[in-house]
Amino acid sequence: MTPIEKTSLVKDLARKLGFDRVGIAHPGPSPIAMHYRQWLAHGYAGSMRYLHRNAEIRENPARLLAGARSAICVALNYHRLDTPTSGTAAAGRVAQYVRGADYHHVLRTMLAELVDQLRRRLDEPFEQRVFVDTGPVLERELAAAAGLGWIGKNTMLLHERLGSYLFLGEVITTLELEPDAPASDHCGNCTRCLDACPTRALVAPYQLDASRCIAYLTIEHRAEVPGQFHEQIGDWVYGCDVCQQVCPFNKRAPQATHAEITTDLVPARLPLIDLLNLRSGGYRRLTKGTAAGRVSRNMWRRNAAIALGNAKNLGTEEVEVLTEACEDDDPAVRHAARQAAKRSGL
Ligand code: B12
Ligand code: SF4
Ligand code: SF4
Repeated sequence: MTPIEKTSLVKDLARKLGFDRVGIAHPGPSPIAMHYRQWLAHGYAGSMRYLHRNAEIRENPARLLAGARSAICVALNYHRLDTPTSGTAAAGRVAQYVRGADYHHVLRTMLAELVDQLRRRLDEPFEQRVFVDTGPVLERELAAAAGLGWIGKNTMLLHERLGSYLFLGEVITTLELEPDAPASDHCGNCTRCLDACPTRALVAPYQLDASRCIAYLTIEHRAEVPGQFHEQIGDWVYGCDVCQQVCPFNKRAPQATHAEITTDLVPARLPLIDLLNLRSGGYRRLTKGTAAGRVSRNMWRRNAAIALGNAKNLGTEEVEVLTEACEDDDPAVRHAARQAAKRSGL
């Protein structure tokens, strides 16, 4: 088969497997590697030390596999239309991406199936490596190079029709395929995401100080959340979708259709009192089969305490639980609860 024929086979199979977008990039030195180096040098990675490792691999995906000639990049829509707005009840909000089955597992399984089908259909041997989120890959940049969309000013990979609620994954392979052209940037003069970010984490267009981002503070940062952000975190207890909710390209984006992604494993709103009281059994039920286990039980409790301090009109039971948490054994929970009690005038 010629590279053009192989490419159309890859794309056809990927679409049949359920991916919403598929494109091919040439894996090579990144033209915007300097942005990544500057980003690290500014300290924007916060306590995510792993992002400092393997920088030279991130800057050149060809280093991921000897003889790599192509990157098959895919996107899977996870957009839900039932986004809850801030409510008055003492409940916490979770980001859309964590509500369905664990996307790492879903995309990896789909990509493994793609590789199996290719092996059956192609008459040439090839090597490959599959990545979804956790590898040393600048996934958005690779996806943008493969024409899946452009990197928006909120740093999300964004597509004109599908918006940005997209999971990304890639197969780096020795197969020779036809690269796609990158998509052009349609952000124009818009600055809605920068204006709406509650913690001013988007310090400039295309630049996110992750150490200020609510997704980082609630999911990645394991210790005490600095007090300056507690109020701005509002009712978010796992991640944040604000810079995507305000994006005009998400207003008309279609709803996700993949069955495992659209199941409701983690509810959109979780009672904060239950979260702050979370025991190991409840934690296991909450995180089973989802990406929610990225956050430990005490981090969920810490996040709940912060959100409780931002809730209006706390009931007697909520006051009791929060007061008790002010003496919690976990220092981050204790810190969050004490700050929350202060904000609530207790
Ligand atoms: C670390 C990480 C985070 C960190 C840092 C996020 C960030 N923007 O860097 C935190 C914890 C904050 C985070 C948050 C979220 N994440 Co995250 N995260 C990652 C991870 C593991 C690495 C990203 C990384 O390397 N960041 C470092 C920065 C510098 O790299 P970058 O974002 O790719 O930025 C490039 C461009 O911005 C550009 N650039 C930078 N500066 C400039 C300046 C100019 C002028 C230009 C032109 C370009 C430019 O160059 C950079 C380097 O190539 C990726 C998976 C992966 N391996 O890629 C998922 C990933 C990016 N996350 C994802 C998701 C879903 C989220 C959240 C939406 C989750 C949530 N709802 O809470 C939020 C979104 C927040 C946001 N606005 O980005 C998806 C994004 C899918 C998409 N459509 O873009 C990914 C790709 C995982 C996946 N496989 O699906 N995440
Ligand atoms: S996810 Fe939330 S906190 Fe992070 S950049 Fe977007 S709006 Fe800001
Ligand atoms: S909100 Fe506006 S500036 Fe931000 S990513 Fe969307 S289109 Fe671009």
